[in-house]
Amino acid sequence: MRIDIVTIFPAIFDALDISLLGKARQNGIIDLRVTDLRTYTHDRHRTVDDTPYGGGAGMVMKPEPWGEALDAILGVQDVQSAVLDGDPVVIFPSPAGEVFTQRMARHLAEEEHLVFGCGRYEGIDQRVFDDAHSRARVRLVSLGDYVLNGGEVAALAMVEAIARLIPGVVGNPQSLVEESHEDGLLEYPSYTKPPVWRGREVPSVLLSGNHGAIAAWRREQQLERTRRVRPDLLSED
Ligand code: 6GU
Repeated sequence: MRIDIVTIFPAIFDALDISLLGKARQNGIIDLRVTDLRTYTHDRHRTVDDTPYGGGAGMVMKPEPWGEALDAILGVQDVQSAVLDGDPVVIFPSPAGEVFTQRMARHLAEEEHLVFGCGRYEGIDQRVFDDAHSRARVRLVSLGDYVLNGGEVAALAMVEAIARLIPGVVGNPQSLVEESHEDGLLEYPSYTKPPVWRGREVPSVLLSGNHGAIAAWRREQQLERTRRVRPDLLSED
């Protein structure tokens, strides 16, 4: 998979050099490229923002550097051609977007080319989204109902959630199946040795060797935990 990230803080994405994602990049499973938006400015101050039309607090990211950056990544397409299923997906992390889920991560992990456009300040000029719509599948995506200073940390989280679902990135594929949200429930609690630690015992069923009983206990733990902390997950679809 190819992943492009456009940002004014490329150093934030140095974190993607390490651990499993770093290895996946070295192995060529993920071709990740970080573009500094300021590469596409042409003034002495490398300006990427300006005051909002209509007034109001904060600054808005100017359209021109974004247009040039996306042209370089997506290519310039003829105005007429429709956006197709195999076209790149451009994701703008935004608290105004649809909420990112494991289901969305699974779908995005099947794509050939993802582009993350990380905005700062009060947002990006709306025409950047409208222009990108003419040659890519564009989505505004939020991590949840809280506000970050910019899209970078959200993009990091999404890239990690998506990339680990690409075959070969996580060593043991079974570990992807048995985790929170894959089956719509939170995961069950895990234990390892020693059998007693600070007076706390591992639940005896886990030491029983009875695989049916262990599976039933884990399922009940998942349900109990989900009911307690995330009842909303049980009432969905
Ligand atoms: Cl994707 N961006 C920003 N700026 N804040 C957020 C977010 C995204 N998701 C939750 N809060």
